[in-house]
Amino acid sequence: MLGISPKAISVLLVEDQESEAFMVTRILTRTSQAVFEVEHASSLQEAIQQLSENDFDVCLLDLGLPDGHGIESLHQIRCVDARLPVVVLTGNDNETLGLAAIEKGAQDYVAKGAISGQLLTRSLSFAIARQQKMLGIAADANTDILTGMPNRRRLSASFSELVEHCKVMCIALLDIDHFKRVNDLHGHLVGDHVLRHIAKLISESSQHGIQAARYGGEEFAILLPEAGLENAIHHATELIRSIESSQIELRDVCLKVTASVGITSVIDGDQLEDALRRSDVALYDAKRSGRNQVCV
Ligand code: GH3
Ligand code: MG
Ligand code: MG
Ligand code: MG
Ligand code: MG
Repeated sequence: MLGISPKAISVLLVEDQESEAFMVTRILTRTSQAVFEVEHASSLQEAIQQLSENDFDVCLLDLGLPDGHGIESLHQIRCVDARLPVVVLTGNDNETLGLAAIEKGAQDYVAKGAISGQLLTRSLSFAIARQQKMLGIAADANTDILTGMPNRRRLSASFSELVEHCKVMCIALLDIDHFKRVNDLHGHLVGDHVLRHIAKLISESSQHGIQAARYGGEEFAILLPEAGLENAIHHATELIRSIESSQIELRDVCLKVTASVGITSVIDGDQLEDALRRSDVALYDAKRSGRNQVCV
């Protein structure tokens, strides 16, 4: 191998006792299996400060800090960075605390008396790998595989979050016009390309908290938080104008499509399905009135 060294794993070590911090740092930086870079914080406050300023790959957290209350420290760290894998350090005979920390989202625990280079290396490396896998699984479950857009599951979660906090909200349902013809004329691969193209236009137009998802085949749902009907109509109209004027190209095929939109405002007590049902009725009106238009 010609000078290709693996990227160092950056560890935030949160430990109030200088001697222990020194020992752990020495073990980690001298171990041969993995290359660690250690930043040390000697209090929870200092750790939170460091986390807001720097990126770390993993956190090694002492649960006995002067300004932290045991497992509550873990919660505070996770509030600053919910994605950061955490391995907690516990007292020698406190397996219960270690297990409780895992239940609260820590990736692993290491009893202080058992610390060795091999054990720490394994624990920290597995913590990072497991967390990455978990985040990947969570992302896959919420993503539409064809377009890379949020899927229906993610839409449902976003709706529940937004409906709690928004004073007003609208939902638009966008459906590509005569999409079956695209497949029939040019084949499914071109159809798929058109779906990705439209998904990109919708995503690019989704600013200011607007959240769009692929709802089904050639239908997309758009949540417009803090938007009244007028704003929502304006947004949807601009969107279908951009779709109408956009050239879609794939190898020797060049085509254009249009889309229709139905909009409704979310009313108190609505479930996502209730609001979508009304959007769908409006969408049907848009189709019946000649397509390439927005109806409420
Ligand atoms: P309308 O204007 O009334 O919406 O007509 P339409 O042809 O768009 O609607 P219809 O419901 O008749 O047809 C939708 C088509 O979308 C049929 C289906 O094969 C196609 N479709 C659904 N999902 C996909 C997909 O993932 N890829 C491709 N290529 N086609 C898809
Ligand atoms: Mg301590
Ligand atoms: Mg449809
Ligand atoms: Mg249809
Ligand atoms: Mg359609």
